[in-house]
Amino acid sequence: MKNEIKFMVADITTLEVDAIVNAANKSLLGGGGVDGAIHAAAGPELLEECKKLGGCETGHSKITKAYDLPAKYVIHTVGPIYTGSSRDAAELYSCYYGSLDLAAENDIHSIAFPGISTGVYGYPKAEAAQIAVKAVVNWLDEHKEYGMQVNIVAYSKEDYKVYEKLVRG
Ligand code: AR6
Repeated sequence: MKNEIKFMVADITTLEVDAIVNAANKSLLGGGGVDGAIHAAAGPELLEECKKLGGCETGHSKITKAYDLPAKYVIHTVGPIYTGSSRDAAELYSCYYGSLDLAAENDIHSIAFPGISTGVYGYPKAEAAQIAVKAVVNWLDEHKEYGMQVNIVAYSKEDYKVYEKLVRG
């Protein structure tokens, strides 16, 4: 299997990949946005497993099973609440890079990311997209033989265009 990066418009809860990434908060106990959608589609067992994880720091990631979702695993990552400081970018980068590390540790070869921090957490979408792509491309470059299929998921056509502009220039 080759390394690959793809961009798409989709509801991440419908994707049949090894793992979908959740834009969670530090409690890992659910919330709104994509987090709410993932918990609703996975069913109550997901929350039960999350309760045992003891939360998660910003920029870090933890893995659970995916229960009623078509994916096999959910990787919960906590994006930064946007403040405009340089720390935001480092933390967002580490959400993507660290989720890919955790995926590889679990023999995951296909993964889908939402636009972490670009909803309630207020990260400007173009800046966030640039960091997301940089983190994924760097990880793939540093793990050339692994065979990871990365799907970057936009929730709207408009958000998809942000990635398109970034990649096509
Ligand atoms: N599929 C794909 N992308 C989605 C979906 C979906 N079903 N639903 C929303 N998005 P947000 P954050 C996109 O607010 O900014 C939660 O309450 C959405 O358009 O979900 O990291 C958590 O518990 C946006 O681009 O996450 C935290 O408290 C992106 O997902 C907090 O929100 C992220 O938006 C995290 O905030």
